[in-house]
Amino acid sequence: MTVRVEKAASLRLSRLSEHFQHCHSLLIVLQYFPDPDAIASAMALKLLAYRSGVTGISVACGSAPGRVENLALLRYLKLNLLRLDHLNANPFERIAMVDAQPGAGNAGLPPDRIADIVIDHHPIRHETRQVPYHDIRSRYGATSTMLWEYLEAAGIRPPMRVATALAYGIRSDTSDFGRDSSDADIRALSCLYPLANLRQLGRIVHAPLSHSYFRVMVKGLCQARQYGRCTITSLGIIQHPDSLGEVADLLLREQGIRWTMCHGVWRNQLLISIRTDDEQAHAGRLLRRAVNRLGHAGGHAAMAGAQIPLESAGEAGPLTSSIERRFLVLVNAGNPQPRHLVTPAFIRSLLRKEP
Ligand SMILES: [Mn+2]
Repeated sequence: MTVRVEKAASLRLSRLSEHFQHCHSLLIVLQYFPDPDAIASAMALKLLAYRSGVTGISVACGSAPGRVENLALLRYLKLNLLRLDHLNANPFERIAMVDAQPGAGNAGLPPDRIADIVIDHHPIRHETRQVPYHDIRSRYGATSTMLWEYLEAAGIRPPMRVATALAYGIRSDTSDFGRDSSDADIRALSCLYPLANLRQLGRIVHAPLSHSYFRVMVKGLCQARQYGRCTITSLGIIQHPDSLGEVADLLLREQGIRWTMCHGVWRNQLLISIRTDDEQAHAGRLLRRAVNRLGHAGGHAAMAGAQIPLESAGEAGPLTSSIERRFLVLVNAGNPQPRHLVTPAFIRSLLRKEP
């Protein structure tokens, strides 16, 4: 670490620590369906706050994750992730948000409360500028990297479980440095690896998949339509919104495909995930334009998400068509006639009994 970077890190730490002074209770709020980066960041902030004398710390989110890897991570960390709607936030003196920002649409705060601390790596939002302590570094691939720098500046060596989670947070958000990453992320991971339990990490990353995972994947593949170098698919009504990103990630792995979009309906919202491997593009900005004030959208250069409120289930069809149309123009897909990734004839041939 250079002297300049070290100085900046210790300055941030002392400013953050001021918010822990005379504070006994802290609620850390995560995005709905928190991913490994959010979970790891919460664990690190919890440690940091605890070492500053904050003893009552809880972690909460709007909805528990559905991905088996994320559930395996929670079990390994023995983290009791509370649900915001089942929680009385009044006794908490401070509220912190990590890996998400107020008003972003992918995270909620307890009613009538505002955040005191926000640490995140998504592009800064207007609402975040009003937060007393905010540290937003959109150049970073993971919030876990930022939290590692706080721990390092505080001279705290994270216990094995926290180090393992932070390493996973960095690896998964940057897709093993294949997207949206900086030198700081690489440096943090190289410091964390010797402290992490790699065997355990391997077990979490390759946690046994559920039966419904395969059903969702099959649906995503069967519904996939291709417009030139862009693949769009729909999962219909979904149980776990994190499956949208999993399907979008899988479809992006096809040779020659530059953009993918996967959407689905969850409760009364239309949710969209997009991915790209075009290094010149900015998926977050592009999705915001495609969604065009119908709801919230945002994200990073290579991945982004949107949430659009629906008044009725019948509204989803026309809305997705108009968003898809704008998206295809913005990514310059060129080909208005889609080609199905999997045709009904192909499925029939698979199901035909072998003689
Ligand atoms: Mn993140």
